Amino acid sequence: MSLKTTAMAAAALMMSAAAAQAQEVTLRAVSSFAEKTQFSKNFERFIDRVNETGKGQVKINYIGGPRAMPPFEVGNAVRTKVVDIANVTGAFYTNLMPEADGFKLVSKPMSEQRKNGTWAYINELHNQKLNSQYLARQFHNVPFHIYLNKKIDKLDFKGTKIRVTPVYRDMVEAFGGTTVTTPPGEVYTAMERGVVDGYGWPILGIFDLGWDKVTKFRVEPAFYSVEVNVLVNLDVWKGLSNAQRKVLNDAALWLEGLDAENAGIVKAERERQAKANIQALDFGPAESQRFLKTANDVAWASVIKRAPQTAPKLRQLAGN
Ligand code: 173
Repeated sequence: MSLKTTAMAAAALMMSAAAAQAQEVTLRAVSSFAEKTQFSKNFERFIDRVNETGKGQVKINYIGGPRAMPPFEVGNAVRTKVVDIANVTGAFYTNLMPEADGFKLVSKPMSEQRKNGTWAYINELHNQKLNSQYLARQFHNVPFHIYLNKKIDKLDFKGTKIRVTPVYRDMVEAFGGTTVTTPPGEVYTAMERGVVDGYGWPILGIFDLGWDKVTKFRVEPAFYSVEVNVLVNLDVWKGLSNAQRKVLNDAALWLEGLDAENAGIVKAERERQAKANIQALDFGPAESQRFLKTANDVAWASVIKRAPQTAPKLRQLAGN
């Protein structure tokens, strides 16, 4: 190679390196759950993974949890590109997407949902209604419960005031309870001050914010399926290169793979609750079955009423 061609090659190399560097994109991320707690943890692992595997291509800048943004505003913040990527449950953006309340009723593993068209349909809904890409769903195999600080002697919430989100609202009301909607950050104070007698929450995470101190009972059975989604603003998503999208998609599939840990974590958490003297209130198999059927029926009826165009297809994909 002549000196001239070598110099040209070197210049070309430098230029492409500069171009690649200019292409590195930084995404602003937020979580609707407190930093380092149960429902942010895996998202935080996902961020570390993207920052590791995406070096020079895509970087995530985590601005944090509810201290950075109120949880019920996170869905709208992704929609309007106030943030680029978010960790948020559908229950927190039902105001923008009523069918999001139905995701708790879709309980198949993500590997299956990605094959049978469920992921594609829910992604389409996010594209259209939330201007976002449905990158991943987490926490398969993690159900919800109602926790109480006063005993009930049958599966009925008459005379009981319960903190809810859309996840639990229809079910609690169907069983005669009164509901108060709050973000997670207000549960402890509402319990401590007696504003409510109980709260809805997944089987995991009650120790994170010290709620074990204000909780005496856990009502059986467990119901529905937790869903916490990673969403990317759709304009941002479309502006990424194929290679950058691949970094995010690969990390998303890896994140969904972490669901394999859940069965063990749930078992350990139930034991931890028992040790903390949180007593399970179990009314037997017949009552449990009746409870689950009602919980399922009232939730679908409510979602179908509020999203008549889309919820029936969601129900068909859910198969329940
Ligand atoms: O109870 C809640 O705040 C809620 O709806 C929820 C949803 C998913 C995970 C954790 C909590």
